[in-house]
Amino acid sequence: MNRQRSSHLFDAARGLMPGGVSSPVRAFGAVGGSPFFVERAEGPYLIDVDDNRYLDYVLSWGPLILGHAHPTVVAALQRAIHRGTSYGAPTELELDLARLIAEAMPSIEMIRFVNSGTEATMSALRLARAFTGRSKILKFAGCYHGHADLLLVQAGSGVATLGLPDSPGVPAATVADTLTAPYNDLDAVDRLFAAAGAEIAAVIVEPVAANMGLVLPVAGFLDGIRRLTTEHGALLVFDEVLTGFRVHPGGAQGRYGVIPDLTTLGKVIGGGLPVGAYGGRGEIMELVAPAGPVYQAGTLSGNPLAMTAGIETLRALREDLVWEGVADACERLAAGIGAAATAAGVPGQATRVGTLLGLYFAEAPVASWEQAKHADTRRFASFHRAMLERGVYLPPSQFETWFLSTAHGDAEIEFTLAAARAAFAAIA
Ligand code: KE4
Repeated sequence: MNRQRSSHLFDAARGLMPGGVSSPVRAFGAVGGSPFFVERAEGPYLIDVDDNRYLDYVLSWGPLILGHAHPTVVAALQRAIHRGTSYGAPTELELDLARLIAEAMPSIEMIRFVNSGTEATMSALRLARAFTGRSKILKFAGCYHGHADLLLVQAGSGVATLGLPDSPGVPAATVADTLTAPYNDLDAVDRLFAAAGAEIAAVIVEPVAANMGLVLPVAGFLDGIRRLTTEHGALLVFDEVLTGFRVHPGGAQGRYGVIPDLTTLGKVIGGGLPVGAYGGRGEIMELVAPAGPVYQAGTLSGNPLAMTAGIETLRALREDLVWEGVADACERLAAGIGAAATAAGVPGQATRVGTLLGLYFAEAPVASWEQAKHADTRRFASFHRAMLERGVYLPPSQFETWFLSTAHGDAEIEFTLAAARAAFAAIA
């Protein structure tokens, strides 16, 4: 594929922006080559500045569950933008989106909108510390909760992709109260609570880990964390920024029936515009300013455009069998990818939950970061390049997850499987 204009733009961008991108994982550092620059997008497709067309399984890292430029979302945004872009004042739109989220996740009795998942997790943990009067936070190795200092410890996603030993610039004192345990290791959680239970304000977990590749919770893991947090007076925070409306119409809490005290959200609830949110039990959320003393604020929080895109997206997902259709397509794709790897004699572990799909180049199924980090990232890079050349754009990292949309129909799934069969053969 000719990517001359992208290459020229990338050279220029690196002179003005670190790594030439606005977020590290976009730079193709883990898969080789340089990123294409997008000109436009429609349905399941991205079209780059050299007019190459790609079937998109990144979907802006999750938000675009209706595909790109969905007509209903675009029309609603066109109407909204003529009424102004931001007011810095309350609107009924925030109420509408809050109601849609609370109906999907009844554990969210009150909610605060912010502008990113990072803001949501950072704020939720500040709130948990205030509510409990405790300081320690427990997270899991390989889980990524955004780039707030206190959470950049053994993080997943771009931190794992770049092989960063966490991040310089985070003072040791800032992470002194951040404990970590292996994902899916309930005994390790039990030991940490036995040692410091009275000091732990909250456990924050990706209820399905999707930033180390895709790792599902083993039976009893989420229930066990719920039991331990309750026993020790700590809060359970489900980071559903990625899993919300992706693993189930009611999020992971709806799928697994484990109810957190606080939930963080993002991505899908903004329909592709900048958004985040945190919410949960009313008695906890009432501590957030101005109702209570826990300060958190944001210029563009609850802005009418993001609210509009989020409302249209969640309303569309509530229509009959819309979400189920995406999940069915995801199931067919995961089965086909696994079969194609096996047929080519390539050790590939395809995992899938709801509308999310993961593929590890590994001999055995992966259940933790300790296992995920030994996946064959070089072979993943070769597969990524081979798929890209065949017009299929996968997340450019072994430690990310593939996303599907309502726009990924039978033809797109078949096209992807044909490309995968050829790509597996090419790297076998
Ligand atoms: P943002 O600050 O990027 O909106 O959200 C941070 C975040 C929080 N929690 C979870 C579970 C997340 O997955 C994320 C962000 N996800 C990554 C993709 N795996 C964002 C992509 C990127 O960093 O460019």
